[in-house]
Amino acid sequence: MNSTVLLTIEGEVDKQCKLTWNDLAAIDPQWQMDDVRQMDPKRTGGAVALEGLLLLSKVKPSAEYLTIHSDVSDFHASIPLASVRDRGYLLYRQEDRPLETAAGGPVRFLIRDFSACHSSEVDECANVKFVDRIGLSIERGFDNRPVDDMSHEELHQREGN
Ligand SMILES: Nc1nc2c(c(=O)[nH]1)N[C@H]1C(S)=C(S)[C@@H](COP(=O)(O)O)O[C@H]1N2
Ligand SMILES: [Mo]
Repeated sequence: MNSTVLLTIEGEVDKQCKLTWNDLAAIDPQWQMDDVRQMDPKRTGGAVALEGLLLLSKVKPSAEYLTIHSDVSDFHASIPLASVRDRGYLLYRQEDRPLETAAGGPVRFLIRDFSACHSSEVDECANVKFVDRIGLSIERGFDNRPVDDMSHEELHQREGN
């Protein structure tokens, strides 16, 4: 388990990273949020700030877009990096255990003060569950969040939201 790679960070970075649960837990405490309830009362567990991951991977100044990929569930969101740089988190732990699948684990993206589904690029839909890859890029990356109300409603039904 401990050697399983959970998250890859790639693209406009000087150091591509393949991170295990232990790697995430070892990120400097300054970037760890022990209890995400302070940011979203609906969620429990611990998270690491996106900025901590960007430092680790030595993000290049050329990176304009952040694409959060769940390759495993084929759900992807691409948003301007500047819009989430100081409020993006990766939820990855419940106490000393990995985040459960039921909570979107093992790794789930969470934005502080996200807006309602569809109301902006940085909306609730961008809270990607089952994240396995984060891409930094100059141009906007792949995004298959539902674009119209009907497909969005369908997705929510399927997801049980
Ligand atoms: N992998 C994955 N992540 C996803 C989705 C999805 O279908 N697959 N749905 C998104 C949408 S549309 C919303 S509104 C939120 C809902 O999060 P919740 O189920 O925790 O309330 O998850 C987002 N993350
Ligand atoms: Mo959504």
